[in-house]
Amino acid sequence: MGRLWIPVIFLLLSSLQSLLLLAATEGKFFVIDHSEEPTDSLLFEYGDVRKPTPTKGLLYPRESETREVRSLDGMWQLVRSDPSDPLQGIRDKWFMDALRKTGREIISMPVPASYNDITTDSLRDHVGTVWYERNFFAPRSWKTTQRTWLRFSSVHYSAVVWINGKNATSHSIGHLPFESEISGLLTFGGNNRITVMCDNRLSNRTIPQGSVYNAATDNGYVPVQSYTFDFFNYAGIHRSVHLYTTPLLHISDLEVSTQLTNEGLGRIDYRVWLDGSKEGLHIQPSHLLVQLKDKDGHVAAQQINKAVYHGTLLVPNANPWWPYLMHSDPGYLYNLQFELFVASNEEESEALQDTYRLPVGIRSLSWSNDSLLLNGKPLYLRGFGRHEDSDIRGKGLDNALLARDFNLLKWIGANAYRTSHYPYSEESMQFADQHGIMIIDECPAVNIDIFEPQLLEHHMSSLEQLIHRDRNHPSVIAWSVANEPRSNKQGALKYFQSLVNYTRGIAHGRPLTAAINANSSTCHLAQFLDIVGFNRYNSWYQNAGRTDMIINLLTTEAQSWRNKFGKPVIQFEYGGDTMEGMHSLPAFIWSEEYQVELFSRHFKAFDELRGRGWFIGEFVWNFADFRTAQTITRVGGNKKGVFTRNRQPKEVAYILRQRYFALAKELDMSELPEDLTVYISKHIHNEL
Ligand code: BDP
Repeated sequence: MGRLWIPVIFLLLSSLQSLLLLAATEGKFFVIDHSEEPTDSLLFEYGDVRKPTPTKGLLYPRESETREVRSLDGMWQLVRSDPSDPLQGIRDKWFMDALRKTGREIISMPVPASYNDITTDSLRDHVGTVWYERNFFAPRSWKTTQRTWLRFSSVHYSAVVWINGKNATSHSIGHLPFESEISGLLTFGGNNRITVMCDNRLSNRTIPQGSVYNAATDNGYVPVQSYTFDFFNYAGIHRSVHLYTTPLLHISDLEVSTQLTNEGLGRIDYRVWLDGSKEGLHIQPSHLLVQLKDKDGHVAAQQINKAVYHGTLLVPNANPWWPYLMHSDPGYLYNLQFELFVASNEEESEALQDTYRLPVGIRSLSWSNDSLLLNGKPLYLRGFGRHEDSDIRGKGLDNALLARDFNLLKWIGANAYRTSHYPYSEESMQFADQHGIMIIDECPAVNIDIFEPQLLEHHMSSLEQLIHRDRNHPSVIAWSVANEPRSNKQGALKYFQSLVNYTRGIAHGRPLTAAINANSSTCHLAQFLDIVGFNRYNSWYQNAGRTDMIINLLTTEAQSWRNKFGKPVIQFEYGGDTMEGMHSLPAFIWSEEYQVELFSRHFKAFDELRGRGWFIGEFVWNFADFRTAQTITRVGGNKKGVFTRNRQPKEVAYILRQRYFALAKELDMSELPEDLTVYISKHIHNEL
């Protein structure tokens, strides 16, 4: 009898969670709402949905003569909540004192990292909240002349932050930055405590969706997180945490867009946002000095701008931003320096108030019903779907891994990747700019299924945050609004119409796309896009073992997308799981030989499609093996990588490398690397 009551009590408690949370926290902040919604909702009026409030200040924190940046990365302390009572820490106000006072086990936890693979126990599969804490010093000198900001580059999935026991900020949706001014919460010239509650639970309303159910175990009922997407739901403080300072009145946001004319004239249009504290508001901006500096620090264009908030720079003989293998000097970046001057009392001179430097690549992007063009040249994208994933760190930012991945991308001759299935780190976006790797930038809406207004609000918000964060990166050539949504469902039609309408308004000069796995005849999303992307696993999820069933099916399908929507078409995913070191002749599924054969047949289909004039790219699934949830279809994770999880090549990597470089030579007259093929004999010549 007692046992029967447990799930009922649990359910009652979880439906009270939101209320408890509000009651327990003196007023003003957030509710993490995990209550389940009724299922599929076709009848909602999407007109009623609230558009997201534009986020503020997502500029990457950079040092300058007017700003300091301090990292709070390093070893933090973590305690976990009881999965059946995730909000106990809110009720009991764990944020008011050091976490060790809770009497719970303290775990040393590196930041940035996912917390899942650090310990040896059940933390890996923890559901609910964990609490992070560390102390830091705030210098006395910051007190009066500066404002201090706290910025998280990503906490998955949601976070609430306290400084010295006072609420500082909250945020949900992983993989995206958030920040808050904390000047009023700090003890200057003393020690400060930061506490973060991180919640990994996904529901029908989160992006991405998931659900938590109670499973009967040998130890009673426990909450279990389920989700349909195919990567491990890693959680924690995934990217860096920064403290940074700004002057009382400062440049809080920037937007640039660039154009390149045939005559080599570059044009940079910019907008500037200023933000002032109470004291800062009395300061009068007088003008901006905007200087574009080339790689050697020479001024390529400059302007004194009394209008302050917007302007245009013209750059004669601009050095354009070109993708990797499309030019001998790819990824050319200028430094765009904004100096804000204010009226100063001293002899009516003007004083420098704030400086921010933004890397800028000058390029034009355009598209038609047949192609996507960069600097007027049609692009053929050759790349990957990827994941931010590695051993031990999970989804934690790791600069060594980032550098290794870019070396591999360049070694293999790729010119693009899609940030499947969520926004990647800001550091990776900067790397892509520098190395000329083009990015299809995807929001975290993977496998969305139950279409309802609150989901749409969060989905729009994820796109707003993503575009706002990444709009100034020359590497970003398209926004992907979703991966494999259930776009054949009736509810998808209005949902995506509203979503795409909204996104188009903020797209900042990029086309919209998505990675679709519905059929061209049933998909309700593709009609709204500029580029139709599809995922298809010929010879893997269908017709496994039959590499002789790829070319016809693939070319027919691509043609059907083209016929129906008349837009450029791209394949965003193809591939097959491959155990490194497993060999079979003739090829057998899961062997390295099979992956080679499967790829080679796809190459043939792609070449046929390329000739039709609207097929604009091929993306392998996946760059590297990655961790998934535990299922019987995965051995230690998804093994569709061209590289292993520790970034070594499988046999197919050498074949793909030959293909990508051959395409670069054919399409962009790029040089072939000397080690592309090995010497065999004087009678066997490489035809590349
Ligand atoms: C696709 C998904 C991707 C999966 C892949 C697979 O977009 O996330 O990992 O299938 O099954 O449908 O390998």
